[in-house]
Amino acid sequence: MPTSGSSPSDDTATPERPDSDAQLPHSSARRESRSAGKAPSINPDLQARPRSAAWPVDRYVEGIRAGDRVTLSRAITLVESTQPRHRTMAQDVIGACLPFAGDSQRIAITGIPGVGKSTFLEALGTRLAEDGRKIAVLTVDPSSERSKGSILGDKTRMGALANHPNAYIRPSPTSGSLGGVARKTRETIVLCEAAGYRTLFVETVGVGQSEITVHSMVDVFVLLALAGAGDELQGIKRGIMEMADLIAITKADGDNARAAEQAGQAYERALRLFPPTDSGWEPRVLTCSAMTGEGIDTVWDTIQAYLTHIKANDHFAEQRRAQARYWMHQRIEQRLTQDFFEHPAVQSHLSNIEEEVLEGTLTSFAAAERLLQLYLDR
Ligand SMILES: Nc1nc2c(ncn2[C@@H]2O[C@H](COP(=O)(O)OP(=O)(O)O)[C@@H](O)[C@H]2O)c(=O)[nH]1
Ligand SMILES: [Mg+2]
Repeated sequence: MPTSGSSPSDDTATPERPDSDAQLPHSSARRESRSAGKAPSINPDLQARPRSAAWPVDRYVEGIRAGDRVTLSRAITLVESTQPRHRTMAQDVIGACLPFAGDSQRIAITGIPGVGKSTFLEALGTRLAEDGRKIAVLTVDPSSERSKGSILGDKTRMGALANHPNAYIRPSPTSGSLGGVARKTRETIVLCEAAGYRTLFVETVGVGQSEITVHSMVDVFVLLALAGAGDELQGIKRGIMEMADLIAITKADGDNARAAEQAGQAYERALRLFPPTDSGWEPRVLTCSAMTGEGIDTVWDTIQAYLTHIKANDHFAEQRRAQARYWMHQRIEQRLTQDFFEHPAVQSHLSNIEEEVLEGTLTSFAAAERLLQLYLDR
């Protein structure tokens, strides 16, 4: 059976296979973590690296608890690291932060690229930060980091917020699948909460799988949408609409204001066809403009009304419990998969067996069984 991942916080502990990073299929791990520091970033302190010097777990936890942003950034980088010894440490840091997390509002802001998520968060976030709320914005969108242009775009879009002492903005890591990024985001939420950021926004692209993952880490799911020419509902998957507690038609300004109203009505009609929600809440459709600021307060008030509603009927707590169970299962699957692919016998036979499958001399089922047997016979 796989060895336990929660071995002591000792940073110098030898990983089971010290050079597993140098072998397939995880050979890219080191390269990725090395280049991560050069990524364009919103927070200047994002350059903080966990590998420059190993810190004891306590040092991370104390810094985070004290609200030190550099330590928080460093701990998040640790969580995002793919190196085995970092993974173990990260789990210890998260575990130590957990008792100080949880008393929070976790809000997903989703929608297609360009819908105006970052601009909306700049407008709303700045108001909240001005009111004295400590807010964090985490993005789940590795694609936005692939081109420098778009992350620089985000930087200008959230410029005021990024410079506000009450706000912390953390873009996605540069590598990893959308699902992988989203998983780390969940752990990042815990760290931010322990650092005193009690209003968490997760900005995520509306493309499918990441939404489902993000939905399982937030209390409120807000979908931003646009008035489109003709088919307003185009491009938004039914499943994503179904998850929304609130739909806000953005860019309701200037010539677009009327079209936004009409789009809102179309969304309302579409929502009526959906079955009632588990929370007993009727999803609302609003219009707003991040540019003029109109409607932004109403969106916030509606988010708060929803939270009041689900706290009153216990859906809030129930949902968080269900999420905790979901993430336990996720973690088990993730650990087992990782352990399987890092196993020396699996590593040495994987490509040959894959070859046989490609050539058609072995069925996928038989191939999988053979590899699993190698793993289980260790
Ligand atoms: N007119 C108008 N333009 C907006 C509004 N919100 C965002 N935009 C513009 O829409 C583009 C995409 O916005 P962005 O926030 O980066 O979208 P994201 O990809 O969803 O984060 C930018 O050029 C923004 O200036 C709005 O409320 N009104
Ligand atoms: Mg954005």
